[in-house]
Amino acid sequence: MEVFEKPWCFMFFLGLFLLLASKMSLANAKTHFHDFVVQETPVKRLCKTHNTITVNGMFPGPTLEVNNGDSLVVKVTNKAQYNVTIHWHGIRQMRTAWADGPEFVTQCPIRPEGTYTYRFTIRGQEGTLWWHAHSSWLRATVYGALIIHPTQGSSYPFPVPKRQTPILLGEWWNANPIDVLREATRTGAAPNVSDAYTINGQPGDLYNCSSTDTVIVPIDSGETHLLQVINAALNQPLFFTVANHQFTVVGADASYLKPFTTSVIMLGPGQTTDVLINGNQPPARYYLAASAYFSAQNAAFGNTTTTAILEYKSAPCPAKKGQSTPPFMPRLPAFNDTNTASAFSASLRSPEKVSVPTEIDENLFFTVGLGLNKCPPNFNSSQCQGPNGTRFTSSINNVSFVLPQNFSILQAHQQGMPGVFTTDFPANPPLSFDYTGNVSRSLWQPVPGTKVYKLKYGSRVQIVLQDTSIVTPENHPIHLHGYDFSIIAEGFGNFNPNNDTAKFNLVDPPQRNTASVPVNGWSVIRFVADNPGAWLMHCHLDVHISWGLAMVFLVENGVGEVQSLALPPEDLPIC
Ligand SMILES: *[C@@H]1O[C@H](CO)[C@@H](O)[C@H](O)[C@H]1NC(C)=O
Ligand SMILES: *[C@@H]1O[C@H](CO)[C@@H](O)[C@H](O)[C@H]1NC(C)=O
Ligand SMILES: *[C@@H]1O[C@H](CO)[C@@H](O)[C@H](O)[C@H]1NC(C)=O
Ligand SMILES: *[C@@H]1O[C@H](CO)[C@@H](O)[C@H](O)[C@H]1NC(C)=O
Ligand SMILES: *[C@@H]1O[C@H](CO)[C@@H](O)[C@H](O)[C@H]1NC(C)=O
Ligand SMILES: *[C@@H]1O[C@H](CO)[C@@H](O)[C@H](O)[C@H]1NC(C)=O
Ligand SMILES: *[C@@H]1O[C@H](CO)[C@@H](O)[C@H](O)[C@H]1NC(C)=O
Ligand SMILES: *[C@@H]1O[C@H](CO)[C@@H](O)[C@H](O)[C@H]1NC(C)=O
Ligand SMILES: *[C@@H]1O[C@H](CO)[C@@H](O)[C@H](O)[C@H]1NC(C)=O
Ligand SMILES: *[C@@H]1O[C@H](CO)[C@@H](O)[C@H](O)[C@H]1NC(C)=O
Ligand SMILES: *[C@@H]1O[C@H](CO)[C@@H](O)[C@H](O)[C@H]1NC(C)=O
Ligand SMILES: [Cu+2]
Repeated sequence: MEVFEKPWCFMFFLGLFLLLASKMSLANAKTHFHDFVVQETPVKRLCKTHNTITVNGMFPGPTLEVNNGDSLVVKVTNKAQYNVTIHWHGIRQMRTAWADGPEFVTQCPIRPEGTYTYRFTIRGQEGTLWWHAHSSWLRATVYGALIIHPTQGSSYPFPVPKRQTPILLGEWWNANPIDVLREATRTGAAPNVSDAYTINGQPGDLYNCSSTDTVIVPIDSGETHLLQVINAALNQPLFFTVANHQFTVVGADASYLKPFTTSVIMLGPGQTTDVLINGNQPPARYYLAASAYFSAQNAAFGNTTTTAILEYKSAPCPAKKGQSTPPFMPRLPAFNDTNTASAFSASLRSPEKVSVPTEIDENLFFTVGLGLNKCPPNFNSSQCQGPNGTRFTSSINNVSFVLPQNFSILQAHQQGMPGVFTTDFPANPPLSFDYTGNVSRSLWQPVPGTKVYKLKYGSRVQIVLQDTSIVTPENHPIHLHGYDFSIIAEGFGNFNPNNDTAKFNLVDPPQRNTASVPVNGWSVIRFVADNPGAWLMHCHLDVHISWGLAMVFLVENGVGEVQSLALPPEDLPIC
């Protein structure tokens, strides 16, 4: 009582209370320690056993579960024969770019027998992310879910689901994926397409030798189940659906969304989507299924369907083998159903008004697409097996990205080391042309380079990502490391600055780390460069990043420690 009669006393106790409360919430935040051993493990799929690179012998790798605000300490030991790094896909890594993972961008690879401990804190992100190798094509099998639960003591902006299940969509080769990439690098042709799509590592009932291992997802009548869907496929955007049920979409890329219902979702590689399903159908077995969304022309793709089974606990037991009724099969969109893909994309909204920069300091226009290199004079025909004796390539603004080999870009930047990269990545394409039209062959060959684009701390950035029809138009999942961005508009054809700005949503655009740039179209994204470091932006189709569809933003330090990159960890691998 006395306290409230003396305002200074009240202020003192209030201060003490706030101090204790903040200490307590810090005390609630946990640090999770994990050991990842990258190793070769025999894995049997599609009737054959392959020595496969895994983490801890698991395929897919371990699911990490944390709360928003927690820290992760993951010691990675490389017991495999390849260089490796691990990327924490979508984690913002505020001031901890050294833990981001892409090889030769933020670190040199962890060599065979080497170790590196990734240390970082999750700040202001809730939902589904994932981790994967970021070296060569190792992520074909080196990946797992990273689930971020709400901050301790808070909850979801929707009723708490009874169960949660990560659904990792993947691709499987009846070969060593590293050999597939090496072969493509040697021949200049497109790499072999995968032999199967997978759900949690299993192809499912529609493939040979797979049905006994088909993944079962349990559900009970009346309960709500959260599916944390991740497209971990190497090269393929995928449709995902479930027989006789609707999805309620509630999040993507670890940001919440205004809930809406749909029967099918589309995810480009790198993207995640959280969906609720309700056990409101007669107790039985229903297929969950994924198949390709393929938007390129005159190219091969995997035209198969992976399945898992949504099984009601009270479903009648399957009778003897061969006698059970098969699960209900959903109808999937056609492989080229761009209307369904873009309708889904257009449905995504943040739950509330978000802070999107309205003034822009850096107005960037990036063309993204493929190209063909003429056969170099010292190459023979077996090395130029791309279309008409060429080699495939890819670029942003006509620069085909080349990784450095003797330093990481971040290390070179931090040490002021010259000769590793140049800072002249162009803000605009060198030529403007009809990007989505019939592009003259004289424009098809980009220039290789290790070029970065510098951003001042705090600059407000807009990027128009414009697909080109060079070789073929295609939907490109463009992923930015270290940031979430707002996707403020998307459309088809060439972006027109005179009238397409009318479509900008500066109120409740979705926040994502990967944008599926529409085939023969464009996406406009915005973000504030408030995280210093070297941040890769690239197509998440690994075949395209291998050809050079990437660039790096170098975000400078701001003022003081809280706006500056931390010092590199002592065990940071060097080249
Ligand atoms: C790619 O496919 C071709 C044709 O099926 C096959 O001969 C070749 O061995 C495959 N390459 C790899 C690395 O599996
Ligand atoms: C299953 O095997 C048969 C015979 O080898 C083959 O013709 C068929 O294409 C295979 N199916 C799948 C989905 O791989
Ligand atoms: C995909 O496979 C189905 C048969 O499973 C076939 O009818 C269809 O023509 C194929 N489509 C393409 C584009 O290859
Ligand atoms: C999709 O491909 C089929 C051939 O498999 C073709 O008949 C159809 O016109 C295509 N649809 C679109 C929208 O391109
Ligand atoms: C082409 O060149 C490569 C690398 O120099 C060599 O290994 C290969 O044998 C050559 N192939 C032919 C057909 O000459
Ligand atoms: C390859 O050459 C043929 C014949 O000249 C032409 O029709 C085709 O468009 C060319 N393809 C590419 C990808 O350049
Ligand atoms: C690093 O390698 C590049 C070429 O890859 C070379 O130009 C540069 O001089 C090298 N820098 C150092 C410090 O060795
Ligand atoms: C594209 O332009 C070239 C000339 O630059 C022309 O030969 C070709 O016929 C055109 N193709 C189409 C589909 O218009
Ligand atoms: C890319 O640069 C090369 C070399 O300057 C040039 O030949 C080509 O036309 C350029 N293409 C585009 C799309 O700017
Ligand atoms: C935008 O303007 C261009 C010409 O500048 C025109 O071709 C296009 O149809 C316009 N689009 C809309 C939606 O008005
Ligand atoms: C592994 O990375 C180192 C640089 O750290 C490089 O020199 C070496 O060639 C790489 N090894 C392989 C097999 O790529
Ligand atoms: Cu791409």
